[in-house]
Amino acid sequence: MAFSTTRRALLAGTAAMGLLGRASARVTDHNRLPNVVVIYADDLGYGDVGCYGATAVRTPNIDRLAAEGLRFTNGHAPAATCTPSRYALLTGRYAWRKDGAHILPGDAPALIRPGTATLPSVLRGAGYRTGVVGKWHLGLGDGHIDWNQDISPGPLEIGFDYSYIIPATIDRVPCVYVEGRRVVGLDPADPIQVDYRQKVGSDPTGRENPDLLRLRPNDGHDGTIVDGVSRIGFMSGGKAARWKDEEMAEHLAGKASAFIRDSVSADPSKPFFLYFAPNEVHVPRLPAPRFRGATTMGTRGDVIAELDWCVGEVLQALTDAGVERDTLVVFSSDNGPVLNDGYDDEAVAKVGTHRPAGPFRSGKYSIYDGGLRVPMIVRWPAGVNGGATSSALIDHVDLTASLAALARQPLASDAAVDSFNMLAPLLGRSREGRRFVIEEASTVVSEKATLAKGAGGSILALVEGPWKLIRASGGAASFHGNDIGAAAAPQLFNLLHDPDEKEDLSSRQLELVQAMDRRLAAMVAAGRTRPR
Ligand code: NG6
Ligand code: CA
Repeated sequence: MAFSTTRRALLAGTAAMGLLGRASARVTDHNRLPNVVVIYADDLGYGDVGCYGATAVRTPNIDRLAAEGLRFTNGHAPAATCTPSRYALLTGRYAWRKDGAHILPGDAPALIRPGTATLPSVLRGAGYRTGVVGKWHLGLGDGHIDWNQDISPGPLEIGFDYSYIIPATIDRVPCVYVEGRRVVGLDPADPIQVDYRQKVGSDPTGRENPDLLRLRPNDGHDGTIVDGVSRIGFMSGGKAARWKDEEMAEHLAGKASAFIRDSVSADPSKPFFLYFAPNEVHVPRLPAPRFRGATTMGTRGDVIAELDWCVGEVLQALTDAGVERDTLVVFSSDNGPVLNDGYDDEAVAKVGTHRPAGPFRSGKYSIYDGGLRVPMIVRWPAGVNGGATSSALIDHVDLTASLAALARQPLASDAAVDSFNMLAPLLGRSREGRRFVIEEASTVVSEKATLAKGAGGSILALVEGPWKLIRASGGAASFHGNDIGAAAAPQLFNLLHDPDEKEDLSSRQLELVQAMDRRLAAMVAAGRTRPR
């Protein structure tokens, strides 16, 4: 392609001048910013990929990212569920500061309001073309979405130039893609209606017609049947627009690759930012036929293999566009792993000796580290030395301030209030990460629950050095058999000696518990943790 050849020539020219080795030199001297691709997997655990110890599934593409980049052993998702983690990733603000930032239904209003400074809006301000492809789950519209008209506000109103998303999760209606503000492939003669309280239209549901299902739900998930699978919520119409589960991974990887290709062709001198959010390994787990049986772990293992293939597709698109060296890729996951998440798919029966959360306790939904410690890899051939490992403490909430610094964009004092500039550790130029991090397990985990206010619906923990304090909280201790970590008394662990949080030291360290609890309370009350 002519354009990418031009770009390659430009890069080669820069290399010939001997300036490609140090990214900072290039950024400063040449005013050229790297492209940025954030690949944010869904429910992928610390132990789920090869370069973090998995042997029951092969992940050659993710492993290659690590071999060519920097692998973090102390990378944190901001929360143990999707919506709050993605909110924090995109805004640089902890989600427990925001009312209602818990797992959202598919018809929830936009959580990030227009006018908010976001990771894409900051990068757009620095001249980037910005795009999102994949899972959104941050709400759309103002509360009464008409899925047959323009849907707004959404990604385009908070800093993205291009958007190709699924509105919520793959187990929630509506089961359609939205490109820009419009449902893709919608036949106006077959309008879409969505309802989360009662059935709409005459489509069969999992509750009434279990005989029609190809995957049996075991907790809720018995609303409208789409593509042989019953979902959370009800929809009617939009038949031609409904996705096919087995085709989704390839479809979205294709859209992500196209965004890369189109960005480079449109203007090779303009950097791009892509937030690619594949749905793997969330339920329902329905890999493309060629990935069935890729592992002995059943479909949960097979969709990890499929996720890895998607990562490979995006990396190949970077290579094909001639921008591999010049693109900073961040790979991570929105929360820890879960086996049974609402459908009988044999994830529990077939897991064998595989440890989805690696050495950590519990997983998705939990305030223990299995819910929050995730694989995290940064690759930037022109700017980061390959093959290294870093134990620096990093949280996805830091990406906004760190990438703003990379793009030399100032942050307003009221923007990204919990985001720290961690560019030096992210690029492997410092071993020093954050001094502390606040972790969240949102306890509002089902449409059955009413939305709680702000931090009221969450368990919070403070990690400082080796210590982790989990605040006392009410609520159930488990969800779907997952040990969430709620307890009426505070818990204290030494993560250095006890990474899987077995021994609660709170009764022996009362003063430390009180001091950490006070510091956490002060940071909650202050409304921010980033210094003004
Ligand atoms: C829960 C769903 C679960 C999953 C989760 C969202 C039930 C019983 N469970 O409410 O299946 O959809 O929400 O996952 O409804 S997340 O990764 O997007 O946070
Ligand atoms: Ca998730």
